[in-house]
Amino acid sequence: MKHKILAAAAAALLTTLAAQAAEFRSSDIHPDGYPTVEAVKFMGERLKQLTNGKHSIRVFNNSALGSEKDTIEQTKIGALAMTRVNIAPMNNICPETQVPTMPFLFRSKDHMRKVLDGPVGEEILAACAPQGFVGLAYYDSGARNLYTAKKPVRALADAKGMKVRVQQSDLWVALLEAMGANATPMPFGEVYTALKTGLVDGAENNYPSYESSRHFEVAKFYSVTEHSMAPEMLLFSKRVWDTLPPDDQKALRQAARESVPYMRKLWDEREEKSLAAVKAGGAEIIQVDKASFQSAMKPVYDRFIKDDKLKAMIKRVQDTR
Ligand code: GTR
Repeated sequence: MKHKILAAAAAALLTTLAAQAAEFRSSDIHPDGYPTVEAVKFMGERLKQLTNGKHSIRVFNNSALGSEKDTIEQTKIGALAMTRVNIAPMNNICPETQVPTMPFLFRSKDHMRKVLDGPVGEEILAACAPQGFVGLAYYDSGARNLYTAKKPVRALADAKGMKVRVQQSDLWVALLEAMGANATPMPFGEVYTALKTGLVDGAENNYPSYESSRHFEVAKFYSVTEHSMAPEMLLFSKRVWDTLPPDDQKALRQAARESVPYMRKLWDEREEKSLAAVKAGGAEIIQVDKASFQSAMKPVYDRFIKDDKLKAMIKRVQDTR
């Protein structure tokens, strides 16, 4: 009897919680004005409209809640409602996320967007649910390029032995090792100092991150390798999600979906602005023979795309026109 009363009380409490208005906390490592941060703010505004003011989102940026790895853990346990991260720190958690990370997989920005907007993109988001994440959307992250502090990388051979910071993912370690580099995983927030003090010789990122983090001040040789178009992800905590009524879940999904075209517009503008800014700030943009980098990537595919499911996904991506 006592048990039944307790269970009923707990259920009632959950229902009350679900009916309550919430300000969902969301994290980002980037500063205000960065396209990912602005897109989540936009999503928050839409959510407010769609729920008649019941729900909103508050973005904690600049790594205020920790590194991407930290905020993924907080989201998993429900201490944080939402996190915007790159797909890379999800690679070890949810193997399907390795697919869009794979080197030289996407032929162009349009190809990448088409795949992520389609069934393969949906399947990858859904694959993270058993790990505790409701995948709401992908955002653009452009193509990532290699940059170095002291010596420029003009050809694949120049990368040999260089100590390069990578994201916290085994796949990323292997990718840089396939270039002959010495991969050093570390959180984004530590990279500026690591470059400045010579702890690492280089790092890799898209133009907007290279610019906003001011890495271009300490590593001015930017080699256009375009080795990966690993996108950003918007992840909601499944633990929090499951306490919400279906209408609220629907509103969250819709607001997230609507933030994608908004983000892409900001992204396209920002890529151009950032390129101009880093050039003006003294960065040397080096064109390299991309094919030589691409031909070094077989070991990465052999090691990470092993099972039939992932192999089939890669094929579906390649066949997407
Ligand atoms: C950026 C990305 C971040 C983070 C960062 C990194 O391009 O937007 O989410 O992944 O790269 O290299 O750690």
